[in-house]
Amino acid sequence: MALKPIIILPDRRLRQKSEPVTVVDDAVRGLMDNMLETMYDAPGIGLAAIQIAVPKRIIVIDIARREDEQAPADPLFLANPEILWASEEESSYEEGCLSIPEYREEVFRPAKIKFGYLDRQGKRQEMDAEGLLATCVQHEIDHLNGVLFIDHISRLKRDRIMKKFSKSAKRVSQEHGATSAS
Ligand code: GNR
Ligand code: NI
Repeated sequence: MALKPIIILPDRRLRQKSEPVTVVDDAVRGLMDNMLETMYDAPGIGLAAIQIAVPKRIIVIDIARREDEQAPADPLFLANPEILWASEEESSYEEGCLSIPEYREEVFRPAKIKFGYLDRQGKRQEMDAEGLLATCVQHEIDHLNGVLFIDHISRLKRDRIMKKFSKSAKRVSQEHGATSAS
């Protein structure tokens, strides 16, 4: 397994729509393993393939260790996930994203969902979720469609955070330019 760099705002690839997986083969399982290791290392509770610059509809999730680091791993591997049903009722959660480091904001989403996906063996599965798992699945499926959690908050807050990340990217590239020029 290998750790992969996680891309962050304002990287335009985060706005790209990911492509479905045709078959869940060893290459896809290898990618899932790299994603899981990268997610645990970050640490995070979910990761979409596009966050390591791979535009495929693949997600890994493990919410088990969030409160207890010693809890046994309980990973979910999802290929081509889709929301089949979402409740009218919404709930809010203070979300964060590994691609938008050090920023958290309250996001409202359907409280309960039913979703379908292909598992690690390529077998079609359906699952119901509520609470943090429902939030996380929706956050990750958004990534596959080029959507970020800041798209669900006010425009004022979104513009502020986008500006902050664009500025810091510019500063980094200027610093690199200055180093190579000197
Ligand atoms: O690690 C993560 N924590 C989190 C907290 C609340 C709602 C969603 C998430 S997902 C995030 C990892 C990530 O960026 N996945 O795309
Ligand atoms: Ni995210």
